[in-house]
Order: sequence, then C-alpha cells, then structure tokens
Amino acid sequence: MAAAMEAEQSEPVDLGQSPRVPFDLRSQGQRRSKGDWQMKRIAILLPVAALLLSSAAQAAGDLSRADPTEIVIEMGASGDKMYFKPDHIELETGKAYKLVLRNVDEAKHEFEGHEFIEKIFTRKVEITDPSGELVAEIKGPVTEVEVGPNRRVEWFIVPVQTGENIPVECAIPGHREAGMFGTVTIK
Ligand SMILES: [Cu+2]
Repeated sequence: MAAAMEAEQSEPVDLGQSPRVPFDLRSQGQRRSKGDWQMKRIAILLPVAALLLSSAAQAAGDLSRADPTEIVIEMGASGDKMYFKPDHIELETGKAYKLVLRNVDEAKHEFEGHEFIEKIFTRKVEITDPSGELVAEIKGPVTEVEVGPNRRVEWFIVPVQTGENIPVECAIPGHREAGMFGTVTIK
C-alpha cells in the first residue's frame, strides 16, 4: 500500500517532471545546437568575410593605386585642319584611366565636354615639365583641361556612368570647326 502510494505519488511527480525535463533538455539542446550552428556559421562566414574584405580592398586598390590604363590623345593641327588623335575612345566604368593629352601643336588646345565630365570621376591631373618632372598634381572636379603648346597633361579618371558617343571638343574659337572634336563611349 505504501509502495502503491509511493508509486501513485511518484507517478504524478514523474508526469509533472517528465514534460519539464524533456522541455528543459530540448531547450538546452536547441540552445546548444543553435550555438554550435552559429559557431559553425561564423567559422564559415569568417573566410567569406575575409574574401569579401580582400576583394573590396583590391577594388579600392584598383581605383587609387593600381596602374591605370594609359590612353594618349594627340592634339594637333595639320594644314588648316585641327584634330584629336584618336578622335574616338572607349572606356569602361569602374576602371582607372590616364588620359595623356599631348599637344603637338604650336598653339594651345583644350579638351572638354559637359556630358563627358559628368560621367567621370577625376582622381587628379598631373602636370610635368618637358623632362618629366612633376610640376603640379591637381585634385578635385575638373571641367576642362587646356594644354599649352608642345606640352602634355595627364588626366587620371574613373568613368562612373555609361554613354554612347559622348562629344568632346576643343572649345577655343574656331578649333571645333577646324575639326578638333571627338567622341567617348563609356561601357
Ligand atoms: Cu584647340
């Protein structure tokens, strides 16, 4: 009878505990496995984050440090004609370029285009003396570049917007009419 009482007593106790014990175990188990899962996830994500960070660093490096693609644009005159050579260039957004504006004429010339300058980011403009020594490095937005007779200017840009046949020209009176204009396509 006492055993039955104990059994009867222990039964409700067991019933009372049994939902609680598995519940506690389950919740602990869930917490533990969630923790494990998070640890695993962190372990997986860390290399991914490192990869992303390194590729972000590389991308930033491309724009600020890596050698830009050099494009030489000759500004000149031949007879009563004036020209940009080449008169069309192709660029890509997100890539760094060094536009070398080389004036081979005895007169000054300009390189400008309202639409063009809106589609590029200017990193800097470099001016060197004829021996190649740096005279000035100019940073900030640039709307046009004028190059003195037989001088060259290096315009470091990163195109940021696409455009087909964006017009550029020399805005010195009469020069466009003489043929000093061109186009830029940004892909
Ligand atoms: Cu000109």
